[in-house]
Amino acid sequence: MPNALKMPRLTIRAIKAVPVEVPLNFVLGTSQQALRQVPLLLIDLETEEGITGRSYLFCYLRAAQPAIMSLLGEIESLAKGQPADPVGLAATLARRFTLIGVQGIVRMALAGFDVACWDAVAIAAGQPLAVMLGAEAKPIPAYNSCGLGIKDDLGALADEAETLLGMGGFRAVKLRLGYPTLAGDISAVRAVRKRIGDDVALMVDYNQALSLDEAMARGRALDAENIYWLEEPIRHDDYAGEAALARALNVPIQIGENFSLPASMAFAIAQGAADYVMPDLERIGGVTGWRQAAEIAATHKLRMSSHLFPEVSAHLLAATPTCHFLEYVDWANVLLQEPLIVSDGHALIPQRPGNGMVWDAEAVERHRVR
Ligand code: SMN
Ligand code: MG
Repeated sequence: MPNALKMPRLTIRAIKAVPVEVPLNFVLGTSQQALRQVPLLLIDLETEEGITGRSYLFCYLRAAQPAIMSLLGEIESLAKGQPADPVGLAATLARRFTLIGVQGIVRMALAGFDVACWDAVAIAAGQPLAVMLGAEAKPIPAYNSCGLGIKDDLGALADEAETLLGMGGFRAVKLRLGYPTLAGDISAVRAVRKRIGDDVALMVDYNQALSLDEAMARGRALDAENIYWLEEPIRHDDYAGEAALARALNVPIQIGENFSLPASMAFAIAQGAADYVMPDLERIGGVTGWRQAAEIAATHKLRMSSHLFPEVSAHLLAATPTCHFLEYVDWANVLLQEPLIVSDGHALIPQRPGNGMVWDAEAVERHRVR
């Protein structure tokens, strides 16, 4: 990605945030927890020029919504009256939050601000975010990551896989694993594989459920099952363990949704912990953090995918030299005037200026947390 971008001048006026909770169309049963609804925080960054930049955060817990709103108030008091220069402000704000630590919900609040700031700037430039970042707004290969949670009813699981493929001509889906036994995992994989056929890419995600020994055993069995990648088999920050798995197994090891800022991704890569990487927009540091991560992945020739936030991630993957797969989820669709379109298994980057997200005010009211 080019570093010298032409940035229009805007002045920050206010940050507004609205907490919402949306029900999921497909329950997401991970090895840790089943998600049936998700608390999001919708952020509007207002400028003196009348342009509004938007972003949303996934708060994981309802309790995090007011906490992040409060942190956004702190960011607003520091950024108000300043030029909307996301890269410069990221450095200034990181310094301001150094003593508490730019981690966890502090980092999420900063990322939400950063993404909204980039949106405002791209809107002012009259360009889709991808184009503003020097990329072509090309279709991005996507996998459908809705549903396919841990389920006892394998017939229903296979039915769901078929439904998910049909949603946008997808050629790839992700299955959650971490059944009590290896035999359980293999049965789920085979039930889905039998239904989707050999040509569809099947990713699997353990959400950190296994010990290293158990991951070695299950990974060896999965080596024979035509799996596209093996995601977070063990504790996310056990980079030595992941490196051992990457060396021993044929199935590629995928990690990254828990990388906190680009430095932790660099650290993981230096230890050989990943065959593929998939940073998360709100954990890697927004657009500003993503751009640094994309440079790191490119330097190491590692394929890079996204985690959640498909609307903004599509733009960022277009500007990622080692672009791999967009993780598609439909969570925000109900809140958007124009949801992200997936066609023929590819996310279509909207031609509208900015990241393309505009809230459907009525839907936001309906899902508002009070
Ligand atoms: C995941 C994690 C947290 C929330 C939703 C989904 C999962 C993924 O690990 O990679 O999609
Ligand atoms: Mg995951």
